[in-house]
Amino acid sequence: MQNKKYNVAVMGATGVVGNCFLRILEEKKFPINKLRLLASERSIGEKLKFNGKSYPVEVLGHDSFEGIDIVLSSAGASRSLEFLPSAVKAGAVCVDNTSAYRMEKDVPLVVPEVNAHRIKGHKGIIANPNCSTIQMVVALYPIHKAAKIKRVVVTTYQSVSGAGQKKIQELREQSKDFLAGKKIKSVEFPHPIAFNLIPQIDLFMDNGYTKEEMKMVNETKKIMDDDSIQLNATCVRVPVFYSHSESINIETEKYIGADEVRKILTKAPGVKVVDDPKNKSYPMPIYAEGKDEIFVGRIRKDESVHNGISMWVVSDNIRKGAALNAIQIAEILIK
Ligand code: L14
Repeated sequence: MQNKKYNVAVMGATGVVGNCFLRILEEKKFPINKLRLLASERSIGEKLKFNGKSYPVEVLGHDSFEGIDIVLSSAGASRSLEFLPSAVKAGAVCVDNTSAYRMEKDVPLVVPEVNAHRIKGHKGIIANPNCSTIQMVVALYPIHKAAKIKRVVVTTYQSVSGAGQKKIQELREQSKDFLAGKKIKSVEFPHPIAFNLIPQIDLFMDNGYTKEEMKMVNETKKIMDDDSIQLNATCVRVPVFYSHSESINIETEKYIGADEVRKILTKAPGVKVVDDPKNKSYPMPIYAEGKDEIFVGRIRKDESVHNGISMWVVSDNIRKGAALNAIQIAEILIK
């Protein structure tokens, strides 16, 4: 397998995550033989740069996967549902960034820092979890191993970039218009996002939670392989361009102090502790942007319960929350 090069297809190549796939594949010098960039008809005629060379965007179709070894897909759940079976039939292994297959029994749902061992059980598709779930479990898992987590209450502060290029543009336009005293137009979001907060990400379900919130609940149990963990999530869209932030409160079975949590997380893979509040040092979205780590700070004892910890977790939702996590999985696949 040494020196082997792989034929890689990127589905949704022109999108925010698609572009990030290309940048990370370049940074990591991923061993690529043939690169195929796939998108819908809308992107036809576009060319994208990779390692200094220009690549044409091809229309995604059922016959796009001949000779392809690895598919990195981020073109929306409906496209994954429609096209990934064809990719699997053609012999490719797909790392899927959408919610399409995450909760399927036969599909590993992987965050390498937590459950890399699940990768080898794949049947052609490996699912990349939701962005908010990924950064949460990277921080939770080391604590779970040390003190067994019973319950989690999380509130997210999610940037607009997860929802795509048009949403990024809408926050820009609205901010400019607002400051110029002009009327704000909301097309992409259901309400103004500039200078506002929207407590809805994805659609509402019958239980009063949004799908995004229930993804965090269900995916966390699957990734940590523990259905006994109780979770309650509130997901909020905030006027930030990149990086999601999360206020996380946990209750553990075994007592664990804040110093111990800090020590454990300092050694944990993929985590960087930034926690010196006296010097105004804590994670923030503008500093996490473009970085690979999960940043954790504000680690403190929850004084309202015996075995409680509160903390603040920030990470770049497009990198570790999406493209980077998927490429880490691909790297393990070819190892
Ligand atoms: O489950 O910020 O992959 O709207 C991707 C887009 C989660 C929500 C997913 C967003 C979705 C995210």
